[in-house]
Amino acid sequence: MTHNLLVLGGTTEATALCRRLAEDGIAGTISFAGRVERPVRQPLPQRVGGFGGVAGLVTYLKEAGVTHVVDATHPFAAQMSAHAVAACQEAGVPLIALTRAPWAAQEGDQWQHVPDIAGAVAALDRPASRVMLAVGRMHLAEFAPNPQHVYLLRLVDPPKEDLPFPDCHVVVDRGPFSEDGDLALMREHGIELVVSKNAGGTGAAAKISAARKLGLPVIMIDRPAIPPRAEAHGVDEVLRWLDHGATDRGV
Ligand code: 3Y8
Ligand code: NAP
Repeated sequence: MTHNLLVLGGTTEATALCRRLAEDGIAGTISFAGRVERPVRQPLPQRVGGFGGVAGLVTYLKEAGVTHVVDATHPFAAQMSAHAVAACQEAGVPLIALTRAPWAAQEGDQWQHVPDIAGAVAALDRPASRVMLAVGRMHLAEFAPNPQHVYLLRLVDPPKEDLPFPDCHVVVDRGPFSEDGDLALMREHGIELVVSKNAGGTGAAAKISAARKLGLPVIMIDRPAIPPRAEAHGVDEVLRWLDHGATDRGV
């Protein structure tokens, strides 16, 4: 069968998958939400912007003649992933997620697990400290209730609006990040505490290994729940799924 994939992107794994699909001559499109000004160039055609909810995605799948969907979005892109499950079910299009296991604490890690962003905000209700808040831009306002800290923020694009903290320093940079780079950054800013999403994978892991090396505590935000779906943890597994004539009921 001729393939026409839709890859829901925005992660290191999505980029690796698109490179392999292009090499293997498998047709597809990678999709971004349009969160940042310049999504990284991809080796497949790309589309940018929401689909318009589940209904919009169903319409897109039908009108574009999509044969398979690979949800390679970030583990915290829970709404997109939930919409993909519902829309593929409704449209009868096979779906697999290309995801990555959560990070697990290693010897020397000092992690405090919190269930969500609100849990991280509650955990920051403590005496003033120098905090690396590397959770991106979209949820910064939720961290406003703890102005006592000095924050180091890392954003993909320069901030357009005022930041909700009286004392913060912004680094504009996009990952994947390196451990040496994050060690230098954390030492330069005298970081005493790190707040992180449990993204898994390698692109955001540098600050976690740097915190371990520096003996710093980490407030680790656990992932949001996502409805059950087929999951792959590597590009080869996705290609095998495609070759085995994946259908929506696996028959
Ligand atoms: C727009 C598309 C690739 C993809 C690379 C990965 C790794 C580098 C590390 C820190 C943590 C954070 C953030 C992060 C990383 C990868 C991956 C990843 C974390 C780009 C990209 C898009 C986004 C969206 C952006 C969010 C933000 C989150 C920054 C491209 C660069 C914090 C997540 O300013 C904004 O609006 C940013 C929004 C969603 C989370 C947030 O809540 O703000 N990612 N990141 C995607 C779209 O439009 O659909 O330009 O490549 C992609 C990547 N960011 O191809 O190599 O695979 O995770 N992204 C987190 O993990 O905590 C930074 O600073 O240590
Ligand atoms: P989200 O909250 O799960 O999704 C919100 C809405 O954004 C979706 O309902 C959809 O709009 C649109 N959307 C999300 N991802 C899309 C995609 N790949 N293509 C087209 N539309 C998309 O998503 P998010 O957490 O904001 O993440 C947005 C993007 O950033 C994703 O591509 C994700 O992989 C990437 N990213 C996110 C994080 C993170 O920490 N959240 C980290 C790294 C990368 P409609 O309902 O209109 O279709």
